[in-house]
Parts: sequence; structure tokens; C-alpha cells
Amino acid sequence: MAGLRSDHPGSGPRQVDVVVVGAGFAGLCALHKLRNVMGLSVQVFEAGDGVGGTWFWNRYPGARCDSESFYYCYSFSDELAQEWEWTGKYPEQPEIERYLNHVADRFDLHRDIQLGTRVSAARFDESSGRWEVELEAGERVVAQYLVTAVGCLSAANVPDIAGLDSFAGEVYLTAKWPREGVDVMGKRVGLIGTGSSGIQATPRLAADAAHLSVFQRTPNFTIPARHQAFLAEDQAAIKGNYSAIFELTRQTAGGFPYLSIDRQTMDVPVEERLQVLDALWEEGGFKFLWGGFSDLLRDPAANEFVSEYIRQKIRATVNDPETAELLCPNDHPYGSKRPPIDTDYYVTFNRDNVRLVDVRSHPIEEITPTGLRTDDEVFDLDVLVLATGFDAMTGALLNIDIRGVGGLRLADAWKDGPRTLLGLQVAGFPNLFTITGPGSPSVLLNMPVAIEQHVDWIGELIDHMREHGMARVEAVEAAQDAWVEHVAEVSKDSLMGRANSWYVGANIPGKPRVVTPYAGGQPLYRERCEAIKNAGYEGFVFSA
Ligand code: NA7
Repeated sequence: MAGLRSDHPGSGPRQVDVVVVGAGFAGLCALHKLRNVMGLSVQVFEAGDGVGGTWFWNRYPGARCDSESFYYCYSFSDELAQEWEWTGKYPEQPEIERYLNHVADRFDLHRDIQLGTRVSAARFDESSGRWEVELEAGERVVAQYLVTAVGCLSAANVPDIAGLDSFAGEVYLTAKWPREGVDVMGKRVGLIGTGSSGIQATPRLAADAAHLSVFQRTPNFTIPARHQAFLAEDQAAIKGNYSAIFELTRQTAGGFPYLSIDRQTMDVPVEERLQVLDALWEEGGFKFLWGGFSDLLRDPAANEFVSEYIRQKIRATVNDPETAELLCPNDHPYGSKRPPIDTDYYVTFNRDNVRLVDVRSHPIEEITPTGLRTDDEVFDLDVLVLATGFDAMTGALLNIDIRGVGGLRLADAWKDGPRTLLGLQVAGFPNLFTITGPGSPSVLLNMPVAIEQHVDWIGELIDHMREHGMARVEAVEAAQDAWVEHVAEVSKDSLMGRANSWYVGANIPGKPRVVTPYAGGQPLYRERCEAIKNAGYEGFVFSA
């Protein structure tokens, strides 16, 4: 690990305007804006040995973006958008990692990113009004502003299964897949978890392994992605229209460049409803959730109609009726968990070397040196893959010992669930900004759109402070309370709270159950952010 550069050797910790934690989509964007555009001194710390964040760590076989490449990217530079060539609709992890490295090269970002460096703690020093940031190796750096760009899905969840450490074979987390890859050729592989990661990895592991056992606790609804390579004319059409595409991503509820349809499911005759769903199923992708009907996440009857449509597709695809039935979700509405999209997931269960194991009815009792034991069967395994998700939205923030005014720990401030103003600041933690923090649309929005909006908002706030000779900004407790209430209010109408998902923290034992992302949609969220800014940052208090 490179040592910290010191501008003042021997005179205490290095001082910068901003410390950014993380060099994924958010951290790179923040560094570009705050340093290249605004001229601040910025130091980024990144735990990984490369840039990319999510797209650095999640390099498991089949890891692919579920949003389309041409809008799952930065919009801040026309030159970048014009010069970068996406090869197809849904890029795989290596292509996105290459893109982010290209961005880091193109905007000269590497020189202010210290890789292989985990931030362990950050303490707000009231006398100096500065953040003292501590690195795992013990070094410190002092900054006026602390910007977290730690990602919403970055603290991997290692399941608490008895005997996990005793396994004599190979164990891999999809969320920390080895850079050199894993060879499962000819091996007996066990995969735990059927969220997006497990669903993407299953067909790839099945293709190489001698045998794959998929241990499923909760079946999931997944829609075919229908990936396609781009033709030259696709590229030309996108590039010729980029400013309109990006503009639309800033206006729509989910940050996609498609206008949603205002149509209630049950108002449409059944025949026509099925035609709409057939067309969306053929087209593939997220559009299935929002591109046909506008009430799937609000009207339980509408949702059940569409859920049953997907179940019928599963039954029509999977040959063995028992396996098909086990794959049919029936404990949560479609879309109430983050909906995966897939390439050949259900059909993989028709392979002779793949077996679906229902660990809801027959729970995993322990991992043994030679494999896995459920309450009724023993599985001999050479490789165990854990696609068991993340301590989402708050995990990566709380893994850092962050202390604000009066030594208040962020973990204590959030013991009953995260509390923020706009998902951007926390009362009691001056000059701390949380990009795509809890209480902002974050994971319910196309992430690069969410990130750029936050980075711009933070940049404008810092500009405002510089203009007015202010050095410290903090969310007011009462304004934060009102925001937390608003976040809860806008999620009330949504079916999202009904599933035991990471959206509500239900996947982590003991985590408070709170709908964490802002479910009011991008337009309302942006409106609130703008209104607060235009009212001189109402709800925030400044001091010199
Ligand atoms: P998810 O969606 O949280 O999925 C995790 C999966 O792991 C899910 O099927 C869990 O079952 C399962 N799981 C977790 N712990 C266990 C134990 N102990 N035993 C059996 N099964 C377990 O994470 P992903 O990485 O797939 O996706 C995260 C996001 O990344 C995704 O939504 C996209 O935004 C990209 P459960 O459902 O809890 O019963």
C-alpha cells in the first residue's frame, strides 16, 4: 500500500478539502466534480485494488448489469458519451470495469485515489470543524468535508451457517469473487442464494460444473434480459440522441429513458392485458415491471395477475413439475423484492447436472468438511458459492466508525433505522455527505443518475458555502424528522414493504425493519431537493 502523501512532512496529518470514501461510480464522479470542476483538493480512499466498487468486487460468472448500458453510465461529459462504445444492451462486469477505468484515465483521476486502503473511522473534531479520517493501517488525514461513496450493495452478507469454517473445499462469495477467476470445471458445486447474483451465476456455473446444487430458501420472480449485441446503427442512433436520452433519465420515476404508461391493469380486458405482458416478456428486462401497467406496485390484484403470469411462464419452461412449482414465488408480490432479470435461469433446471434444493422446507443444518447437510440430506461438494446478498444501504456506512458532534456514533444515531435529510446529510454529523444514502431514491433509481444528482447537489452546496464564507453545514434535527416521516409516507402505498427483502433490511438478522430507499420517485425527490436549495438550503444550518 502506498503511504499517504504529506504536504507538510513532520507537521501532523495531511489536510485536504475533501475525503471521498470509495472509488466506484459515485467516488469517481465525486472526484471529477469536486477536483476537476470545482478545484478542491480531494483524496479518495478505496479498499479494492482497483477502481469500480460494485463492478470491481462482483466478478462472479454471469455478473451483468440489469440496466441498459447506454444509460447506465455517466452523462457529465459529452465527449465521454460519444467516444465510449458499449458492445451491447446489458454489459457484463468486465466491460463496466473497463469503462470505469477508462473514465479514471480520461479524467486523470488515479493520482488522487489511494487503492488497497480501507477507511476504518472518521471523527468530527468540533474545535477545528474538520473530519479526522483514520485508515485501517493507522494513518490519518484531515478534511473539511467527508463524502461517502461506499455503495448501497457493498457490505457482503456472510450467512451465519454452522460449520462454514470447517469446509475443506473452496468457498467463494459472489460479492468478493477472486480476480483470477474460479475453475469449477468437473467439480460438484453448491450455490446458496437465489437473488440477482445467484440467478445470474446459476446458468454459468451449471455449464462448467460436473454438478450444481442450487439451495433455494425463497423463490424469486425473474424476467428474461434478452441481451443483444449492438449493431453499428444502434450505436449511431444512441449517440445521435444522447442529450435527449440523458435528459429523460433525469425526469422519469426510475431514471430510465422511457416514459412510463399510465394504465391500470384491471381496467384493461384480460385478452389485451395478456397481449401487453406477452410483448413485454419478449422484449425482456426491467420494463416488464413498469412498461405495461402503472399500478403493479400499488394494486395487489394487479400484481397477483402479473405474478401468476410469470408463474405460468416458469411452469411452461421447467420440465419437472415439482421443480417448476418450487421455483414459483408465492410469498411476496412481484417487484416487492428487487426484481432480477436473467439469461437462461429457469431453463437451466432442465439440465441433468442441476438440482434445485428447497431449503425452506428442509433447512440447511450445517456445512461439514465435505459439503452441506440439510435436515434430511447430505450433499458432497467441492466448491461452495455464497450468493447471500448484502447488508444493504447502511452496512458499508456503519462498517466505518463514524462519530459526529459530541462523539455521537452513527451506529447509535441509526439504531432504530437510518435517519437522514434527503439521504444526503445526517443531523449531528456536520460536513458529512452520503452519496445515495438511505432516504434517497438510490437503488430504486438508475444508479448513475442518482449519483450524478447527488454529486451535483453536494457541489452546489459547497459552492454556496464558499460564496457565503461558511465552513460548516449540518442537517437540522426537525427537518430530518420531517424527511424521515415523508420517506415512510411515500412508501406506504407501495407493496415494497411487504416482502422480507434487503429494501427493508429484513435479510439481516436484528436489523430494524424500515423501507430504506425513497419510494416517491425521482421527480418528487428532485423537486424537494431543488425547493430546499432555492429556499437557501432550508433545513440545513450553516456556520462560519
Ligand atoms: P439478495 O437479493 O439479497 O439475495 C440473497 C439470497 O441469498 C436470497 O435468495 C436469500 O434468501 C439467500 N440467503 C441469504 N442467507 C441465506 C441462508 N442463510 N440460507 C439460505 N439462503 C440464504 O442478494 P444478491 O446479491 O443476489 O442481489 C443483491 C442485489 O445486487 C440485487 O438485488 C441487485 O440490485 C444487484 P431469502 O430470500 O433471504 O430467503
